Amino acid sequence: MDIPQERVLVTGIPGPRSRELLDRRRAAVPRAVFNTVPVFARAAGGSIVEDVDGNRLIDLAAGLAVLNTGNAAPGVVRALTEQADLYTHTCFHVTMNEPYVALAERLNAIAPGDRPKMTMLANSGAEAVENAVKVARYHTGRAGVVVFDHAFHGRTLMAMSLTAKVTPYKKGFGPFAPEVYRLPYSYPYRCPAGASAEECGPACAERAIDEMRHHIGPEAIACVVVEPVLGEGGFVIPGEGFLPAIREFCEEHGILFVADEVQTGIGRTGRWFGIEHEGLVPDLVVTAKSLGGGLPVSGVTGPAEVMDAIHVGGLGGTFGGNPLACAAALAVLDQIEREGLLSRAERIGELAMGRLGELKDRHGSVGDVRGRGAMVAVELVADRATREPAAGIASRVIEECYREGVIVLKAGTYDNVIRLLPPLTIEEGLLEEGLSVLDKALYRAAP
Ligand code: PLZ
Repeated sequence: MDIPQERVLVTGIPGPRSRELLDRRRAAVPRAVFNTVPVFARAAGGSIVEDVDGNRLIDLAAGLAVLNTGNAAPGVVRALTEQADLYTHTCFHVTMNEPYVALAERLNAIAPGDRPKMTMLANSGAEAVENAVKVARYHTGRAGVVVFDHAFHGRTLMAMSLTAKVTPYKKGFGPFAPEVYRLPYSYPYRCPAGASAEECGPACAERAIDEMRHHIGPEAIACVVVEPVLGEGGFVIPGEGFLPAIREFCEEHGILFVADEVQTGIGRTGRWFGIEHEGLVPDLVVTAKSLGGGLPVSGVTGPAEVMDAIHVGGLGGTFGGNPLACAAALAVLDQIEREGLLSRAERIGELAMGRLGELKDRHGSVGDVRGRGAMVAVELVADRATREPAAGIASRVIEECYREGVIVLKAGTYDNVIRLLPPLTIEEGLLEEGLSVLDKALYRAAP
């Protein structure tokens, strides 16, 4: 919807109409399905969400990394309307639809590496992760799946098993899928190997590789699944050399290297895929979130000979590659190219990092400021010397922000990271305004 790109508050947050809906929600929807901001949307467009009370909030969360091209992007809406006019569904297993094939072709073309590729489509990030594991097991004839500390890969059984954090994601939901091995991830601000930020990459790679070589055994490992930058885990950028060393080990031992690009992909970091910053070509690339511009669609892209070796009927699902979602995704990819959103992501990153860097000078609770393209975060600490995480401050900052009409999210294993994921189409003035509100929120949350 065409909504003025302005922050406007006409009631407190939440307003009376949102409060009514909150009551209905409490009675009808389990609290386990959590929410961050206590308002209900009435309409949205670009980087603004208008709530049911008429407040307009600046969206620095992009519907959890889904709206790289903005909310209700005109091209996406047009593609959806045109597609819905023709047909809404076929199920690829019944009669096929061209948008599925066209989207597979586009993903094959933009995924890193120039060998022939193929793509299968699914609906959500978790479902695509599940499929990547199936492909890797089929290809290698091995069962082991290696993942990392702080990882988030989804909430279905295998994806949940790959996810690191027990509370809230796994508590009470076991037993989990077997043959999952978890290794340290390079976290320069809190190096698990006790190394300096500069040495964290090689030090953690050495530990992880030692574990794979001597404990698990490379011959038992089908794949390593890794986020090029941790998403839910706190926007942690691994130290230099970490991912290249892991990738090399995979190559040597016929282990598939799977890049989970669900949060980092589709332009978020200033490249199509986060892994490109490492100069690496993964075997499998998993996409979701921003791919569909708000419609549920996900993909697994990999070498044609690996993807096509699986028997007929081995992969699929009723809704995978639904024509509406594919039409939206094609419009998203067009828009990123047409509007130069990869370089916009870099520009947004520079702006935000500059501003957050100033916050570090002003607020003692800001321990670390980091970012890759338009994926930027501050990690809050109770004490800069001990780096003790300050989860309470982070919660207060989030609340202070939405009360002032700015949507930001938390992240991190220690719940102490404020992450920013603005739409890549955001106007610079609006981003600046959002960052000023964050600045004030930090004062209020930790005076
Ligand atoms: N892989 C890297 O970030 C989803 C989760 C929100 P789905 N991240 C947001 C929540 O609390 O459930 C995610 C991710 C990475 C996989 C997934 C899973 O994607 O589309 O949510 O299944």
